[in-house]
Amino acid sequence: MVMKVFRSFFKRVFTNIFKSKKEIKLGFYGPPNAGKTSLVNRICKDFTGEEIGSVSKIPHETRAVQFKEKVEISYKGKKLVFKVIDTPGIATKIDYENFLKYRMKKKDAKERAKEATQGVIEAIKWLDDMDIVVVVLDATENPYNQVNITIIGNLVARKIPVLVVANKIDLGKADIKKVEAAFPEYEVVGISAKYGKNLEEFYESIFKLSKKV
Ligand SMILES: Nc1nc2c(ncn2[C@@H]2O[C@H](COP(=O)(O)OP(=O)(O)OP(=O)(O)O)[C@@H](O)[C@H]2O)c(=O)[nH]1
Ligand SMILES: [Mg+2]
Repeated sequence: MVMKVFRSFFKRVFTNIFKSKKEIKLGFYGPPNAGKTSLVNRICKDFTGEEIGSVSKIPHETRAVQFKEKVEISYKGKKLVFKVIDTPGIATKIDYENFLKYRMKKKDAKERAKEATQGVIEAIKWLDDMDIVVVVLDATENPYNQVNITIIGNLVARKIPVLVVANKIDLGKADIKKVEAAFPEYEVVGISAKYGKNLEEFYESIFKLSKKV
């Protein structure tokens, strides 16, 4: 009896130690060009000094999952360790001709479209691995579209905690209210990844969601 109590006590202590050291897997998902990499770069730069990947106005710049481990984020005296995961933009249709308008050569455009398609598949595969997902949307674009609804639907099915980020609020056209109206069951935080606006509110929401992990 005494042994049993001891054993369960130690088991609990060890589990707690293990738990507190565990990294929280924080994934960034969304349509191409929404600002996922810009946001991930900012977080990584602020807390590790290094960025993670390249940013471009040409969609599908990120075509493979990229991540940084052991990113210790501090917020109001608290600290949590994250694995920060940037994913390729999700799209239902990837047409190489879209890249030609960015003065890309046909061969390069075709290659980019092929890699981007693979990237979408990889991003979806990684969903099973996530503890929390930040859905990054461009707040100047219409939030009601198939891609956004598909991403959110996938997250709901997997019971993954979600935060919706309405990015690019530095632009006059940005409409946070419209994003909130499109996803009323989620918390929506308006930020500017490019100019680092309102990131405090973003970290507050992430720390709140981390309690659910
Ligand atoms: N004005 C403004 N532009 C932004 C902001 N965040 C990102 N951008 C711009 O939006 C474009 C796309 O940014 P990325 O960070 O590459 O977007 P992404 O979601 O990673 O795109 P993919 O890798 O293609 O899926 C770039 O030209 C960025 O400079 C922002 O807060 N405000
Ligand atoms: Mg990217």
